[in-house]
Amino acid sequence: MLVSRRREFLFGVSAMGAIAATGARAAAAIKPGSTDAFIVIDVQNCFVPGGSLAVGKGDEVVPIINKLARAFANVVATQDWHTPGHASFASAHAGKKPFDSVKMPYGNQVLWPDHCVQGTPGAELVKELSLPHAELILRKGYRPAVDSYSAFNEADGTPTGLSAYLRERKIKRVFLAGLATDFCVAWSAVDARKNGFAAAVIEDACRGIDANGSLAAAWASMKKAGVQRIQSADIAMPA
Ligand code: VGL
Ligand code: ZN
Repeated sequence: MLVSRRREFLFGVSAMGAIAATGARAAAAIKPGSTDAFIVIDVQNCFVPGGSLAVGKGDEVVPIINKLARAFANVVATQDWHTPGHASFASAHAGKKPFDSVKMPYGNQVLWPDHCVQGTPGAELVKELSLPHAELILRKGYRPAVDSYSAFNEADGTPTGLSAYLRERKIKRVFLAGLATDFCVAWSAVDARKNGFAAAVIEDACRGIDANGSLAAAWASMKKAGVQRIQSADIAMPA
């Protein structure tokens, strides 16, 4: 029962007891507390329909995230925040088109349409996103030659500061949602584990790009890293 023991470690014995007692999946078994944080990844205009790197149905996560956020005292949002002509843009590489890849000093880099350029409307958080109590808005991907899917570490490993911030705030466990499941959400979740946090991705509060099998690969790498895959109904909402 390795799996259930791991779930006990991450999510507490009482919820697991409820599941064991009924033999069924307990609804809303997770009650976020003071050592939990909700990390909302890249819900920006470029990533929703109409945007330059639109994720299919990306806008559907907004009401789900707005609701979930009410269950968390600690909320962090991230913004992909690239320089004009950023190295992750296909337009910066002669002869390359979006979704090609290139070898960078830090490894393989998928090339994207220009997106989330600093200070542009496309880089703004989606207007309907409502996180009035968010404590930190973290920007990433701002070094011209280095991408950062992850909110924790840039593609060359450089820390963004988020791990130290969460540690100082006594956060032990993070719940992630947003865009895109298979890139920035997945890399952030895996890096959360590498940085010593328990991590869960709320699947129905994310949407994926799914380029060349990337969505299945991302879930496999998250599973391997010990990231829990949960649904928004698993989170207990305040009355
Ligand atoms: C993202 C591709 C490029 C994301 C950001 O937010 O998932 N994907 N930049
Ligand atoms: Zn980007």
